[in-house]
Amino acid sequence: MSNDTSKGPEDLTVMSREPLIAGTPLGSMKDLETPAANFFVRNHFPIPRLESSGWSLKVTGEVERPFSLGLDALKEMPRREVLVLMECAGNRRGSVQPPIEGLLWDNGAVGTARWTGVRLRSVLEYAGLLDSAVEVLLEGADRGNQQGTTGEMGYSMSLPMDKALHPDTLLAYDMNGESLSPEHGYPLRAVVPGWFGMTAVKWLTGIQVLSQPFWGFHQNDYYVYVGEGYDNGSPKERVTYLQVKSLVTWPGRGRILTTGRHEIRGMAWSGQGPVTKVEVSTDNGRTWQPANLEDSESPYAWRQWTSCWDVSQPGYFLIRARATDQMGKVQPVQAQWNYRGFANNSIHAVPVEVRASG
Ligand SMILES: Nc1nc2c(c(=O)[nH]1)N[C@H]1C(S)=C(S)[C@@H](COP(=O)(O)O)O[C@H]1N2
Ligand SMILES: [Mo]
Repeated sequence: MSNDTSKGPEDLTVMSREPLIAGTPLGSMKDLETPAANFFVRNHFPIPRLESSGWSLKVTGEVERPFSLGLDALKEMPRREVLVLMECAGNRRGSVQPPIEGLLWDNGAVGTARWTGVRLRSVLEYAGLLDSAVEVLLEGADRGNQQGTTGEMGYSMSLPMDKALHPDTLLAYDMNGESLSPEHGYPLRAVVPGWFGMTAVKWLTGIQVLSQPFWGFHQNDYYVYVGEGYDNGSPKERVTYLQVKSLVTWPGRGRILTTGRHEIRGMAWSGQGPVTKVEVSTDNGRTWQPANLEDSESPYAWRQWTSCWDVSQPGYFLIRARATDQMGKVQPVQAQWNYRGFANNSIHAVPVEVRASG
């Protein structure tokens, strides 16, 4: 990306500048931790430039003691650090068939970071939840116009109580050991392990404990599964958990290799329990070889995998990777179609050419 903002993302494929939307190139997904400068950005509205001085987090609603807290006070609460993968629900929308409208992401809307902050649970306990509490609303400071709607709106998402009180659901102020950058939500954002990125609300300014389920455009009309033959009026299922998925990160699409031995590399993850197996096929899915899976220090992070490929014949090949998770879920050849192309976890296939060596 060209340097028209001094602290902008460096190694990203920019799809939109305002709002900023940018993906991580597959070749940059080499490490367990994605550096902030390479971490995808998905904004709906312009970035609100918040200063730590005037900023505070307001906790209101169905609580005994509504309060507001500055950044320094938050940092004095018990710290919690978790390695968590984040993926946008629209990731890989670009290859959904039949094609659909929307941001045509390839595979770059995913990354893993070490998030440090406080448990959302601690903040809620400090405020004292009333029995009437049914959901917790996370409110961001960004505002703007959303295509297809009229008037300005903000960005808010609610969590059910079990997710809000989960010990690994965080309000994070650091990403990979450094303060959040403005792109990633400075000074505070939510991190919701196992769920797609849309509830990881950035630029948090408010936490509202609700006595009624929330209705909001992004939550109930946008990040929802709308299948083929959807009849208007029936409830739309909310997008929540990540699906089991893997990516081939090397070799890249269209790469020319020579006959011999190559190491195929990639990443794999899932939302409801870690990935337990990755298999690789180079013969159009006729046979599958188990890949080596690296250990994972966190159940919420991706796992790196490698597979050795001895190729003696020149030709065109498709390298496929297929992950299975602890729940026994396996990536499908073709993910179920939905109107916004969310959660596309169909098997990743990378075409390469092999030429005779020497
Ligand atoms: N306030 C606010 N929070 C937000 C968004 C947003 O537009 N505004 N985008 C969400 C979406 S859809 C995703 S995928 C993640 C992306 O986080 P990142 O930009 O840090 O990668 O942030 C989420 N949090
Ligand atoms: Mo997203």
